[in-house]
Amino acid sequence: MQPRIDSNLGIQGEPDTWVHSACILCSNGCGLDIAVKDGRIVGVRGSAGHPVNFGHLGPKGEHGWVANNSRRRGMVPMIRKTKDAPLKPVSWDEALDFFVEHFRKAWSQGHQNLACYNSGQLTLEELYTLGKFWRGGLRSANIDGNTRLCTATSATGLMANFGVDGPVASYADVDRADLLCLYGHNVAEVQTVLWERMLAARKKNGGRIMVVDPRKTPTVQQGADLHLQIRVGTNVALMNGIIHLLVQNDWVDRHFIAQHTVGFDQLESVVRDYPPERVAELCDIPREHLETAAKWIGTTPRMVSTVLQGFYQSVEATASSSLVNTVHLLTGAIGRPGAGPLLMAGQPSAMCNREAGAGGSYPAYRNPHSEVQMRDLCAHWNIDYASFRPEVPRDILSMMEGAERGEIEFFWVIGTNPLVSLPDQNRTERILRRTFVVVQDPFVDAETIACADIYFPVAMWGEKQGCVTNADRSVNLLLKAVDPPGEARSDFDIIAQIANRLGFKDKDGQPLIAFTDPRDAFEEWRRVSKGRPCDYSGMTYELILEMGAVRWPCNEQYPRGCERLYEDLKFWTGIDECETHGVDFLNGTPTTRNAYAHADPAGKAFLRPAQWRRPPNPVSEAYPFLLITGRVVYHFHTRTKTARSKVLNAHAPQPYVEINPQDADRLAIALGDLVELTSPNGRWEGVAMVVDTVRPGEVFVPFHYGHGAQSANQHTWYARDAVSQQPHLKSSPVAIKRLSFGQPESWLLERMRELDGTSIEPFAARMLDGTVNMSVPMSS
Ligand SMILES: Nc1nc2c(c(=O)[nH]1)N[C@H]1C(S)=C(S)[C@@H](COP(=O)(O)OP(=O)(O)OC[C@H]3O[C@@H](n4cnc5c(=O)[nH]c(N)nc54)[C@H](O)[C@@H]3O)O[C@H]1N2
Ligand SMILES: Nc1nc2c(c(=O)[nH]1)N[C@H]1C(S)=C(S)[C@@H](COP(=O)(O)OP(=O)(O)OC[C@H]3O[C@@H](n4cnc5c(=O)[nH]c(N)nc54)[C@H](O)[C@@H]3O)O[C@H]1N2
Ligand code: SF4
Ligand SMILES: [Mo]
Repeated sequence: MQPRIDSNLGIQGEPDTWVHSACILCSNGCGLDIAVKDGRIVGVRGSAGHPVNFGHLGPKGEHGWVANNSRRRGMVPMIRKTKDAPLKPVSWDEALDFFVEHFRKAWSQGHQNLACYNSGQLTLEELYTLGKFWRGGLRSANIDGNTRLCTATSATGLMANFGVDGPVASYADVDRADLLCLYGHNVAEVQTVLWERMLAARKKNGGRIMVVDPRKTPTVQQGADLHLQIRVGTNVALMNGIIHLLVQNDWVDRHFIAQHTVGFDQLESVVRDYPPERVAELCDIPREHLETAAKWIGTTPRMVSTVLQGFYQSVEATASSSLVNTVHLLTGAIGRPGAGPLLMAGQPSAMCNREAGAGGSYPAYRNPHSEVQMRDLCAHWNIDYASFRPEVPRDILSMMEGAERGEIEFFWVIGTNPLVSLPDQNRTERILRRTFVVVQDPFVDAETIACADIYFPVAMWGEKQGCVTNADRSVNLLLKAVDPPGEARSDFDIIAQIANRLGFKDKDGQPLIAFTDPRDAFEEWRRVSKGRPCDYSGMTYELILEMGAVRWPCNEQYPRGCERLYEDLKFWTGIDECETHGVDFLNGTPTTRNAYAHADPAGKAFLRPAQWRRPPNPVSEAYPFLLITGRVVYHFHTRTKTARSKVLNAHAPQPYVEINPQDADRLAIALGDLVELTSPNGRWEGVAMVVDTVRPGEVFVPFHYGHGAQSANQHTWYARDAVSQQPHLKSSPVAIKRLSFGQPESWLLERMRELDGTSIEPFAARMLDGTVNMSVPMSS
């Protein structure tokens, strides 16, 4: 990808200063500088020397910064004295006292009575501090991140094969690959700059791109050489079908398998049941597409695979994602330039949440079931192992179910908007309304604040300092460009202050959280992560500033970071190295330490078989369509940032549903009509887009839009993958009908043209340097 400096400045002339930072509106981690004038953020420009984006920015990267200057920024803390009282402004002291009083009251019933739900959008330093507070101070496992909805499966999928979390390949491998396989990843809309990099690589290498997605997405339209347009919920069947053909045609590396893996025989016996005719029927794709896919995969040594929500947000998430790693292990396409699986992250610091241990993991990928590792962690924290009692982390949905049963009274929500983003919105709202809720957010209009008893105004991106790790392990440093508005404080300060008000101490009676500055937390993290896979011991803020971003591990062996993992083909599967002892995909039971000791592969990777199973909540006569939810290029999540940009919002101002022309004809629904989706859980309304991007019987709604009848999460369920506990957000049964006739507005027509491939304006306009394939790909 050629360097190019994209910029967007809201002022005439030069700013006062440019401050080093990175975009945090997805996991790509594009380097940029923030323009500051008169103490305000006035624009951004891409960093040409940055190893991730070479100065390129996408639409959110260019326009997202306007959110900082919104009039809806929170300036002062607020509390609600009783459930039916309004939120009232108070001083920080009063708000923190109120917090501590309610925290202690709930705590007096046991630590399981409190829960923390945080985010893949905080900094590494904040997440590390929060994890230490909750696990080391409160000694509780009731802590999770919205990473659970996002990339929990990336972690469990990687652990299933390699023993620990940690994306294997990197963008440097994308540049060298001859085959890019995108599994449930609509990269053209969700990481536009990575898409540019992929297209540039395809052009340079004369390579190919294969996409597995039930929708004909812009990724398919703009760049797929092969589109496997499978039926929603058939990922495991497809992967087994591919592996069946790899084995049958001997497109596997038997020497590699024998030297570096365990489990081949069992895998082979399971995939025997997935001959191409059966798989073509289950997935509803032409058999030739499946055979072409297997042939390309089996005969292209330099292959990189990316995996995202089309695989992760389903009940078969871990199995299907792990099978992608398995394909790489079978063909030996791992640990060398241009080859490897890249189980993607989504949020800007989902990776940090997993690394630092503020969600479903312990710090630096430590295993709570390994006494050696837990003793080591206690030594770092200077706390007593005997009283530490590491517990298995609880996921957000089981905590919500706990709160529903009255077992959790206190919920601290930091940097996430669960009222909009959790499944089954009506159920979620009922639970949050009956619970004591603290919301820590930069904006006073984030929907979840409607359920809050305490609101803390916080500093956001550009107003604080800290690191974020992107999807390929590149660590960025975000510097503070301006002061936060009003009395807003950083999450870091709030977490550290509360820890000290609660009086958490180490075993020598010193404050457990003694940090006063994010850099203190970073320095401690360097020590805590040393020797683990995500080793930061050789990384400094200065090195990051010098290099733009540094990929972990960064230590004596890799003083300037590491391009790809497992070049030595030694995996972290030894019994006291691994992050988990694993779960059997076939029956869902966790492996005990004793059973693991028996089968310890001591450095070899696992090949784990999985059977395809019919998804839960299938369609019925009353609810005959499957609803797919996901993203559009212009908005980030619940729109608390992107809706404030006039430019971005103008392209996608309202919710809409994609419906196939065959279904629309049958139901007499036309483009622009107002339609209703109903399900056992709720009701949605929005305009219809009649377009063949979706298969007959499936509909698609973006999940970005708010609370109530706009929200796709009116219809989703608390169903989840048994291993990663990631919710099944990609298929829910619904009924659809027209409410009234309508005319399409111009944004809807423009969006439709983007989707049906007749226009790629405006978001991909810059890719038109011959790299975009505008011809229609092979597609079922
Ligand atoms: N513009 C924008 N970019 C973003 C974000 C955003 O909100 N907006 N969010 C960021 C975050 S946090 C994340 S996690 C990523 C998510 O990035 P993606 O995972 O790429 O985005 P989604 O639209 O959620 O889902 C991807 C695709 O999965 C497909 N899919 C649905 N069901 C199935 C299935 O059964 N099998 C297969 N193979 N595919 C299926 C959908 O049709 C969809 O096109 O994006 C990041 N980037
Ligand atoms: N149906 C359906 N639901 C989904 C998905 C889907 O595809 N379909 N995708 C899921 C995925 S992958 C994700 S990642 C989630 C995202 O869901 P959320 O995490 O709920 O989405 P955001 O809108 O990013 O919420 C972040 C909140 O943090 C606030 N914030 C921003 N910066 C800061 C900060 O520095 N500090 C603090 N304290 N707060 C800050 C924002 O204003 C916002 O309110 O949604 C999930 N939900
Ligand atoms: S690709 Fe992601 S990180 Fe890069 S500019 Fe776009 S939103 Fe920001
Ligand atoms: Mo995500």
